[in-house]
Amino acid sequence: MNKARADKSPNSSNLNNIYKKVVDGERLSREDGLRLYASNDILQIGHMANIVRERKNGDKAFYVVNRHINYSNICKNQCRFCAFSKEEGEEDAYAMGLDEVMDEADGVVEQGATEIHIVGGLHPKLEFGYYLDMLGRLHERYPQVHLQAFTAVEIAHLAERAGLSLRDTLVALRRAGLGSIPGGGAEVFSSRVRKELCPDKLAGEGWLGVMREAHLLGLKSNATMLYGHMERDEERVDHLLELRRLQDETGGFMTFIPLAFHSDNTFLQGLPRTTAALDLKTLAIGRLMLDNFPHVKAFWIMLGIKLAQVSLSFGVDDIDGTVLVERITHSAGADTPEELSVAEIIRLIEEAGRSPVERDTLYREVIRPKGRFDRDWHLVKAREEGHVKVTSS
Ligand code: V47
Ligand code: SF4
Repeated sequence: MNKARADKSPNSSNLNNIYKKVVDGERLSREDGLRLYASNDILQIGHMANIVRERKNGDKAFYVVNRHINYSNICKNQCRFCAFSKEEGEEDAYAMGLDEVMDEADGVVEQGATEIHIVGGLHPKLEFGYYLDMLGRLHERYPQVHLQAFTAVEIAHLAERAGLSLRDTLVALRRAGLGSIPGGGAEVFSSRVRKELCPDKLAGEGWLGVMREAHLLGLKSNATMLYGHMERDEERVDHLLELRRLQDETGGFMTFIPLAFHSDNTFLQGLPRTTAALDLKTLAIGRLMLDNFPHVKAFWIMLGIKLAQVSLSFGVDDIDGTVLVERITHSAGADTPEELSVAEIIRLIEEAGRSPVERDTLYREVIRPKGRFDRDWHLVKAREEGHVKVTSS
């Protein structure tokens, strides 16, 4: 064993009492979280996260057939980690009219999507009515498709623009067709980091406040954490503890999604990509600390397909979906494809030794009519589209 490795070995033994807590189903402390981050024993951390994952979700690995729509990249916040946002009038700035949004959604039913995921920048001029009409028109045309829309940061912005309370804003959005809220905008709650990277953004307490209000109204949501920029271990752990505290109170979170930072075309350009070790550790520690979250998702668009597959043994039980056109990470240099076919998702889940389960946004299993849209149908379709190679048998 080399010296560097030998020096790490005390960390492994330090994890023994965490292991006992995990096996006994005992909640981990802040100190435990810090020790997990300080350890490089990713196999042991992954093993523990896998215990929790299998206890909660067996060998199921969820995926969703969905589509992302980023309706506008114009944003009054200029977060230093964001390559997606533009100022009004800048080259490549865009705001879709509602007809364009409808065009983007065109074909969702044929695609078999059960979800449309909608996020955008904080547009300084779009009226609240634009957002209500967007949801209303989509909901009217696709009543069976769940609309997961607008981060907590966008919702706070809409409330301000409309001059309404958060509650009234959420009630109006729900009445128009909002089904649930995506997890974006959380970044890391640390005020030190926010001051440096996104000083104009809704503060951590504000983000949690929107989610509390949404959960109290019965709207479910996700939660993210952006990592791999300037945040410290204790700021990551504190972020998780804030999420866990709110979840104890409301039970409204469905999924935790760590988002790996991509620096291309941002103020932080040149900062190297997160390593596989940090990615796996962050997913696994999320699983271990968030004992009250039902699911942990690896967003393959940010993580890469291969690592997302491996993460299914590191606490992850969900690898998101088919996506179709993603602008936020791809503006920042992601080299993953923008779409993954269902056949590919199923293959990577099965080869990881898990059972693929198609879910809807609220994690209800989707049963497709036999022979039309089941696993084989997807394979047939994928072959037609050239996604999978057919070997003659
Ligand atoms: O809030 C921005 C992040 C988020 C970068 O809820 C970046 O299921 C990496 O929230 N590198 C928006 N990340 C996307 C989002 C999301 C994605 C997938 C699934 C769900 C869900 C939510 O993207 C932003 C921000 O945290 N982001 N810039 C970047 N350069
Ligand atoms: Fe705007 Fe969101 Fe980008 Fe920040 S991360 S600049 S709020 S689009």
